[in-house]
Amino acid sequence: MNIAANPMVETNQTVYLKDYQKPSFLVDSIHLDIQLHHDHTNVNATLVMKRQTAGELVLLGRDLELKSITLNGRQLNDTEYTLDTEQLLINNAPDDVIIETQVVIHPENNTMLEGLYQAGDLFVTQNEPEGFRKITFYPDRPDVLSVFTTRVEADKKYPVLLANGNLLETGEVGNDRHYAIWQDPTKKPSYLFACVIGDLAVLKDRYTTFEGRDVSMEIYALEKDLSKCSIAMEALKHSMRWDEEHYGRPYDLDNYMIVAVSQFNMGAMENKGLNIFNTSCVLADEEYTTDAAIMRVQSVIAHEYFHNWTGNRITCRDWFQLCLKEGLTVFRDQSFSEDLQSAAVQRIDDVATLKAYQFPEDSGPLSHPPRPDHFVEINNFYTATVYEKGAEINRMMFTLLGREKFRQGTDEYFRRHDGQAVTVEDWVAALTAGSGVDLSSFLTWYNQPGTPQLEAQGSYDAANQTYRLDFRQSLKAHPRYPDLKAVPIPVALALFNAETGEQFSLVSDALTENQVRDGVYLFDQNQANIEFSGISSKPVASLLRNFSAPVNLIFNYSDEELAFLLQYETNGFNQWQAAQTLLERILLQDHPAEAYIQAIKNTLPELVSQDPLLASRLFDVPSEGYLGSRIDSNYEPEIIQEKRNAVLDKLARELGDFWQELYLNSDPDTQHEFSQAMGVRALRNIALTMLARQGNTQTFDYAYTLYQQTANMSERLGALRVLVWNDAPQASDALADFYQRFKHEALALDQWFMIQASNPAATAETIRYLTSHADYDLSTPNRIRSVSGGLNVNPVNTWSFGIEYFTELAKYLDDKNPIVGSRLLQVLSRWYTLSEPRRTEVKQALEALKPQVKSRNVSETLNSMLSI
Ligand code: B3K
Ligand code: ZN
Repeated sequence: MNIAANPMVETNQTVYLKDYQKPSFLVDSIHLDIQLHHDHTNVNATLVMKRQTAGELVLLGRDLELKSITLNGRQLNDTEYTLDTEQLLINNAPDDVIIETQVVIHPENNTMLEGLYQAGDLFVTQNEPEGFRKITFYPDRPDVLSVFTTRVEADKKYPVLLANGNLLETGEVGNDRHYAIWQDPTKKPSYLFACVIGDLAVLKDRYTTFEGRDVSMEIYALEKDLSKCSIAMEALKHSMRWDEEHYGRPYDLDNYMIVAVSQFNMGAMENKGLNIFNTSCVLADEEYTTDAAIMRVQSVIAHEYFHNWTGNRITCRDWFQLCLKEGLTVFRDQSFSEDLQSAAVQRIDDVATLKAYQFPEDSGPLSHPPRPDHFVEINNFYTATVYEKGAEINRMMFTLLGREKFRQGTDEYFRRHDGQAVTVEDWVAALTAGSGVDLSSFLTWYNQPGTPQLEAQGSYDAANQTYRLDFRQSLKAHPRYPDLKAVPIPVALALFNAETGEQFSLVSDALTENQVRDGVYLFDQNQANIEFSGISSKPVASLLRNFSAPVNLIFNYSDEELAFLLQYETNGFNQWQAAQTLLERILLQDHPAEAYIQAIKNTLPELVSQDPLLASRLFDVPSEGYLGSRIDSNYEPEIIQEKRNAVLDKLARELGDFWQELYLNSDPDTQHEFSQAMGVRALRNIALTMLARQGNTQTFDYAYTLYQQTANMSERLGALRVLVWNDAPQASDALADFYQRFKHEALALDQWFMIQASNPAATAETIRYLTSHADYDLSTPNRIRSVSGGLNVNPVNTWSFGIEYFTELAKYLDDKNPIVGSRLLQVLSRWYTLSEPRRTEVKQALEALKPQVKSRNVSETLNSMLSI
């Protein structure tokens, strides 16, 4: 019997936060039976439901072939329900219902990688945010929590059958097939449901929680990748311990499984007890993985684990609240990573990401509040604003409260809301109640778009020995948000004695309880000032230490003062920030480079041996992309490229022999700590690029020797990059060698694509060569991103031949994988800042794309991009 099919036709309706309504029915339990066959999959579901409020019984479903539906044991005929492309509505449902549906789905044809899909020989699910409705009819919304029992049945050629929770039973079905039944005792929303069917090897370990629970831990991957899972396993144990120690949160099931899959739209997914990971976020081994990627693996492992409390046990009421779980969990994983390496460098890297992605997003047509108030396609809102700015809001509250009070606040949050689906208001209220500090004004941060501008002015009164700081804040007007309010800005600050480099103690007569505590001034008006006494000479103020708020700071520093901070600031982050501000001035405002170079010369010799990782970051010349994002009109990428090259050349020249000495006299293998060794490798890679800029004739020999001798991926890639980007005589040999070595290692091969695509000298021809290569694969997002991400390293290339590449790709992915298509298209979102005639050309290309795309994802992004 084939009652009805509901094929995909997209409805581009806007959903509003203000229209939220409670679900009319809750689901007490669901039994799922998933039977996988090579050309289709049968899914039978039994839902025990209870009415909660008046309203229709609505089950959401997309691309499902409905074979049968019964209600309380009786088969329904097609006058008793209404089925459209998005939902199944049951007329006049009684208050207590048991619904049984049988549907057919096609994971083997699912290119969107959402719902149940095939990835090579593996079948996996991705259900956040709205994938579960592609598996069965269900009230697929995060405020409906239920107990899931899952039976998975497949051919025995797939020995691994996994779902969330505890394994209850396994058995055979005839000779060729087998099944497993799993039950998850914790109530969860459908987006956290997962199952996996495949042939995988497993790495096992155990962990005992502080409550004494003995947890079995398993990481599933291809046999050949198993040896690359130990770093992730250690990180998992470390994360479990960290969450116990820092938040008092133990793990709550007897098993924790992670499955690595090579085709995945994003990094990883926190399904209850059964995380599914992009291989790029779980496999790690120095031979195949760069240092940065190893750090990322550890932070993503922690992130998904931390979701168990912030996301899974306490989840979101609706998807507008996404930053509730993401912002808090990112803040938690950032804090975890600060304990893994130099805390200052972790903060530097996190802020650099924020400034490179979130600030531009928030200043352009895709700007939205961390908690948006409307969307067409929620997948478009897994953004830097929701994640990274969301994390910053939590960090600000943490900074203000201090560790102890913040912990009292989170304890209260877990006490109040465990097992619930809640809102951002609930979070801030619990934090307020637990800490005893009113944080309600922070809600404004969640509800407004835009990066606030913080202007500060310092004035010194020598006669009275006082120093006064005047603050003013403002936000760019936004057509949709006419009532922008002042936000609370914690300003962490220090005043330095310009002669001695020492800090003055902060004494303020006007000190009220929350004004300056532990060096943090809470500025929550449009305008205010604070005065410090006992300042015996004109100080150098260091503001926003550790980037205590996600704002654009305007302060009238002289270049000499910034150079002073670069040398004397004890907060590593602000030291880096001083270098960045100097470099931005050199690059965007034509300031002379001398102050920066002199400060670097004074600072580095000592820092290189003390904290090589931090030292490496002081050479972070802002990327062309970042510099471009600081320009709001008449942007000419070629000019930025030229200026940046000039600064790099100068740095290469002026530091003379330093580079060669650094390269020859430092050895990562003599370092005891991973983070120190990582710093030395980063410095040596910089040294190699600088030697090439100096025209040092030995550079390519150094690089080629290093390329061949090392067994470390950061070194091998650093050397390869220098050879390829400088068109060295050894470049093609090294590229061919890399390919031979790693052609069966997808993640390493991604790097091979990346290095070529990111070559500043890459042309449309290079990209064509890469995208028509036998190993290029449009069904693997990692491979697509290796080329698109590489290309986008050079805005000069993005804004010339890249335009056609990105629009063509978006058109293709619109149909095949709109989540990834929409994300890639965002690369062009700052088109309106370009100088003419390019601005008009890109606009026309985007307009021409509009009638050719139909997915909610790509259409919404394109419409927003063109709405400026
Ligand atoms: N929660 C998932 C993201 C799901 C994205 C869906 N497009 C991963 C994470 O943030 O942990
Ligand atoms: Zn997350």
